[in-house]
Amino acid sequence: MRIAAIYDIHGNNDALEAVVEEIDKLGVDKVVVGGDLAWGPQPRQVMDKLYAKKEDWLFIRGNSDREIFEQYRDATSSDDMVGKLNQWCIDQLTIEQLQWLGSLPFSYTENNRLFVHGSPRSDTESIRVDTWDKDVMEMVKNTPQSIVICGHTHRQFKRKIGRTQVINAGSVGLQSRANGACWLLIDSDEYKLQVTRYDVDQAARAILASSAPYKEDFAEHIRNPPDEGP
Ligand SMILES: [Mn+2]
Repeated sequence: MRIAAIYDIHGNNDALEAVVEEIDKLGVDKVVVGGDLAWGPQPRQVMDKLYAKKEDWLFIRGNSDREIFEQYRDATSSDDMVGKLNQWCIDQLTIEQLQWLGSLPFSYTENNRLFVHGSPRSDTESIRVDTWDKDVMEMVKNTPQSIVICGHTHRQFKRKIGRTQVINAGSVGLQSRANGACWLLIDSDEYKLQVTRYDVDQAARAILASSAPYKEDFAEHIRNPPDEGP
């Protein structure tokens, strides 16, 4: 049984394409998409691809999926970067895609594994490579599964904390410190942190040619993944 866990795509079309190509080549049995699908420079291209897979792959929601949907549903607006980007995504997506974003479940359970976006109790709570053990233990104390697969912080890692194995799949589209699109390949009981190389200059050029807000920031992030801390 092989499972691909792809998290935090964040509207990066070229990165998603590269990962999907690799997954297709490997021929996995299951794909779990770990949330934060659209929020980024190319929401429509990415969501067209993901929406077409909605019956075949498993999806959980990230905080930005929820926040885009809530801003759409409540017709609110905000002038900060997150609010402006949410609005860009709302304007780009179809109503069906927005409704689907709002309908994604919080988590997915598969045998002894729990897939969540942030932590088992919140889609905005971070489990970082240096989060104190006692804090992580508090987050997972009501989780019966002993393997927790998360994302949200855009940094890949594996940590054993108490009886819980925590694996952060990293980010497909807005990676930090990595040379490519990060994801996780689960091969029976092996957890392989993957980095798929792709042409980041081409990706950056495509973003710069669009009318996305903050496109220069996204292009720079993708060309030179920053060190965003642990
Ligand atoms: Mn997130």
